[in-house]
Amino acid sequence: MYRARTVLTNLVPLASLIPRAAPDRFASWILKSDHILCSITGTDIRHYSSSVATEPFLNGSSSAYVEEMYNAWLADPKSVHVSWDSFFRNSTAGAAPGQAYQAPPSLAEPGRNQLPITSLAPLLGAAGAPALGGQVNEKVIDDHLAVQAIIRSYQARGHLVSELDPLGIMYADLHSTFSDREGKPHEIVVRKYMLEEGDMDRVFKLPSTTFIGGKEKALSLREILSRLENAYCRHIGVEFMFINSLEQCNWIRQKLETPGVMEISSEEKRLILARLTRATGFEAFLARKWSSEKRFGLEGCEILIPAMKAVIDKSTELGVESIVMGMPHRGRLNVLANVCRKPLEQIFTQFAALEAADDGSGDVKYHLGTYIERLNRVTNKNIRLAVVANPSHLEAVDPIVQGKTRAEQFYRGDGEGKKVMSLLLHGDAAFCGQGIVYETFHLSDLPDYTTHGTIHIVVNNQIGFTTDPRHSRSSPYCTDVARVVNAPIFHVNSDDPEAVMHVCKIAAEWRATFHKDVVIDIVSYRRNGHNEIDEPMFTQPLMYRKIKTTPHVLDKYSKRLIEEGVVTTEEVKDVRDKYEKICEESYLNARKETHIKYKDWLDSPWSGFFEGKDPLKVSPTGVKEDTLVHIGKRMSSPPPNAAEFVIHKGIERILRSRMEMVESRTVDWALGEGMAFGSLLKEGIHVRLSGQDVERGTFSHRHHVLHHQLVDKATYRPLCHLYPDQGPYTVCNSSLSEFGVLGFELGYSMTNPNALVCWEAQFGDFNNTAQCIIDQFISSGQAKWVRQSGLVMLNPHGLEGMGPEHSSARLERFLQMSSDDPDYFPPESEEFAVRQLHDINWIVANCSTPANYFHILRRQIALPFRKPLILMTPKSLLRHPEAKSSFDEMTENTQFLRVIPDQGPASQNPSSVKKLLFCTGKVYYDLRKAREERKLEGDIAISRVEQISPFPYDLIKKECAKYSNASLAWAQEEAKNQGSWTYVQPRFHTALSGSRDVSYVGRPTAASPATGSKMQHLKELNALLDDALSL
Ligand SMILES: Cc1ncc(C[n+]2csc(CCOP(=O)(O)OP(=O)(O)O)c2C)c(N)n1
Ligand SMILES: [Mg+2]
Repeated sequence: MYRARTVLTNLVPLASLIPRAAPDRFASWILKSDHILCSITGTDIRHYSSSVATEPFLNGSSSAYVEEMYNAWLADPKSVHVSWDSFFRNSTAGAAPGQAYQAPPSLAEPGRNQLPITSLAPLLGAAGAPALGGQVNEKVIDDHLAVQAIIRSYQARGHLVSELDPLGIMYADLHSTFSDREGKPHEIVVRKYMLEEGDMDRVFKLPSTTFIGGKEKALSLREILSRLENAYCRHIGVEFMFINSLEQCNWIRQKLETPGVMEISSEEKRLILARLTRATGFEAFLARKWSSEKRFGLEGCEILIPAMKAVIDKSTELGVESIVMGMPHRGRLNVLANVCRKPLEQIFTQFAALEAADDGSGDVKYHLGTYIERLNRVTNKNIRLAVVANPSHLEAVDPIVQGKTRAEQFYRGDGEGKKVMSLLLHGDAAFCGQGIVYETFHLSDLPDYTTHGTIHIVVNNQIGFTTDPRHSRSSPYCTDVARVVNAPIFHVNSDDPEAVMHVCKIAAEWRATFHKDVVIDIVSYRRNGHNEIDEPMFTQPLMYRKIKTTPHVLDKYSKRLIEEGVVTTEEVKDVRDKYEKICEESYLNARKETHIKYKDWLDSPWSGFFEGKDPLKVSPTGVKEDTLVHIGKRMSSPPPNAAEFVIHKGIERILRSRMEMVESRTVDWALGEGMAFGSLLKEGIHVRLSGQDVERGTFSHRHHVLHHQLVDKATYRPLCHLYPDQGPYTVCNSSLSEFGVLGFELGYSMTNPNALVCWEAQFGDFNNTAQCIIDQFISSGQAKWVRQSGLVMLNPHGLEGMGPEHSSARLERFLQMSSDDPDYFPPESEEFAVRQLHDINWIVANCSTPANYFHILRRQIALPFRKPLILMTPKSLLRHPEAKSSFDEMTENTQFLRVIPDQGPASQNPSSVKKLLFCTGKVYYDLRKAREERKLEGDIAISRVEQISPFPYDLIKKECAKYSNASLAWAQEEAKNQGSWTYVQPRFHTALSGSRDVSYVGRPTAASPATGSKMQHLKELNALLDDALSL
């Protein structure tokens, strides 16, 4: 770049500008005498300060273009036209000004818009006449380059002056107000200029990068400017020139520039009007009936409803059959009523204080989801629409929607996203303020996470609660975050319904064509306060004064269509009255309802899954030994074409040691996990494991993807090649995100109950950056939205002397959110365990053996319902020689053990045992070793609580009863205020009816999860072991 600048500084003079006579509307900017570039501060204006007049055809307006050419030429001389090649060669070789340019030989047939420039000569008058000897006059080239640069300027910067704000106060890029820019808007677009008034009627050849000509290849400058203004500076402002693909840029240009492209039929206009009438009528009806209820109405952006419908119509026409939507509070009820066509009765009953007919805590009406299958009347095709339930946390639903969409695509075999798509709605403040938006965008093009293009619609009411955009974002537009993925961004004035519909159609076509994200930014306003009870004049007095005098878009559009003769006044009234009547009837029906039903608001129904199932019957989780052997061998073998597929020597060693384990009928952690996955795959279950570096495993223990050492991208996934008719196995390294990816996997898990979806944290402590997903969705999703999920969270956890980070997955937080009652011992029966699982919000476990890990993973699918499983997983145990299990613990008639009782000498003679220690997870191995060293195996029993929540009251009671003379203690490696202690303590009390005390053994309370000193760690561990084993 530096080089380019230096060379160009020498090449490019500022054009000499002469004051001109008064111009007409389109010429005014071009003829200004001063060459102050633009009034925008901070834009990337390039200043070339040399005043040396060198090449006459290079001037201000073409310099950016020349710089681009020059850079391209530097990178590859063949990438530019031969004329540029020769010019740069000559000029860098020191050719005198005016001598560097030589006309290139004509080698090919001219393409679209590609008239030989000489053919225009007669059109160009004296100035354009060819020079003697067949050389084109330099001014002709100069002027054509200028026109080309002007066209490009409009395409790139036209949006900066487009009239987007229906209130006429601000430009949507925040840099200036309408009044600031008065009189000089076009300097902002074109920056520099050189043509003269006399040039306005000269005809210029159009470059191939514009479509304004339609079939015409050349236009007068006046017409060129007029058409560019129409395309780029009216009610649509589009940002797309940062897209690197010429094909995609041209595609957008064509959609905006082609003459007449915005024209629509009377029928389409009437449809927009009808939809706008419903959207407006719905809010008005609610406002009348429940004037003091919060509903976060859409007033000011009612056009959203016709906009969404236009996206849906076009997408269904192009083949989409299912749309998964995510949206915030604003206008949500309207979307449910008028986009999803959820029965109005169901919506209205939410306003009545009715009791629920089913279990759960429920949620406020503007968070609920829905799922609807219906006929799209415009396309006459069936369509499924789901609005995913969401919490108050803005934008948190985005990755959930993406995961759900991806899963639906996967199970339908829709590998290109032609049948299923996602539609995300955003508020302007949330879109730029919430980091999850960025994380979600970064999933959009990853092979195992892409949904093949999402359509984003921003309800940009130019305010967030009481905060002005100037205080809520640093980016010019609220949509700038979308630029990271090169998504085209269409800003559009909400008061121009036809412009809004036009960009909606383009967006739907864009997605169907390129399968990439696209953003529609509907610039609007919020007619009321943040909610219907808020007073906006406290904080936005001027804006709201303007809003009060701004007519409703429905009124404006009705008036326009009446004037155009498309509808009559009576028809307009008739449509309004009809909708009013529908609302009234539904209102009366809703009043007859006695209950609300949460199930009516389910976003992901699992039809057939629960039917005919005994809700308390768990299928066996043990498997045939043959199956273990088969899977074990496959996981221990190199790829079948081993001779050609070169694997790493270290991997060969790992495979050999796996094979030895299989031969000796044992498994370590990784093999146990692989057998759980493999045996589920055998049953046709889809298994998906996602997270950072999961393919190899953070601790290099898993190796589910083997890499050819000599060929890029050649990989082998043993678990994909177990059985010919197995379920699919997906293992995928994710982007470095927790919030986004955990949310994505949760969404994925909502689509199909017959899939094991696992997310693994790199280290357990990182799950806290996904806390919102954990709190708002995983722990409480079923209670709020009657929606189940069997998602598994794998959280490496344990104090290994590695410092405060990476030691704790904050087990205590998960336990604190468990919904089982610490004071309630459920009735003991055969079904005790499954009933507990049925009633709780999630399962929290810390397994100490590969076999138990194997069973608990398989149990996720064996259960007749779905619950999230939060697993603390080991680090050092992955290679611990004793943390192995025999096939005997995994074959038929074995199962997950909620508690693993002591099996050593103590258990043989329980009455003489002096102490019964309970613990969970890896500390067991430390305790066992220390007990052995101190020869206390007959005195101290150690019992492992593998499933911490729901608490195994029955087994704890039994275990304590067995050691009737023993003192009882809970030993943990975490600090006293962390780990399981505060959860288990009251539950021990309940299990034992307060008859025996359970003491605490472990580190004292602490703010940090672990010490940073290895020495201190060992000291603390020894103290723990001493305490635990003292009698
Ligand atoms: C993560 C999060 N932080 C804060 C809030 C509180 N809150 C609710 S709505 C709102 C303003 C949202 O503004 P915008 O995204 O522009 O949507 P609008 O309400 O204007 O439609 C805020 C701050 C929230 N719901 N979620
Ligand atoms: Mg807003």
